[in-house]
Amino acid sequence: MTLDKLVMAIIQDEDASYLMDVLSTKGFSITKLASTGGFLRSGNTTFICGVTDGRLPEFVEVIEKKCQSRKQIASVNAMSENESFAPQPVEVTVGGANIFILNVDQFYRI
Ligand code: 2BA
Repeated sequence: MTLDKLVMAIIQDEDASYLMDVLSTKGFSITKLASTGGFLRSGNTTFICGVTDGRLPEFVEVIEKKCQSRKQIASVNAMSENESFAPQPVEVTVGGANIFILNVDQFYRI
């Protein structure tokens, strides 16, 4: 089997377990990494998965269906009226998934 693409999908922790179940049931091989978002500084999950070009649309579609975007409050350092920097609450919408798709040059399973 030729694995054409490496998919890196950054998703929310809340969706990780169910998504892994669904993808595994469909026969995709997945590695799950614990990751941290640079902006919120809170945990998220990164899936890496080698897929064939033929199954790539199905893979992305499953992620689209199973991962939801959610609103979160972030604490951002912003200048206040008295010109001091104080943490200000800011609402952000965290995407259901941020997906990178890379071409696979070589893959060895030894
Ligand atoms: P975080 O970096 O913790 O970002 C969480 C959410 O905060 C983002 O959701 C976005 O809505 C907001 N945000 C991020 N940076 C911001 C900034 N400088 N100013 C204002 N708001 C900001 P998403 O864009 O859906 O990203 C969710 C997670 O996906 C990110 O968590 C990060 O771990 C990853 N990610 C997103 N874009 C990436 C990229 N270009 N490269 C690598 N990782 C990325």
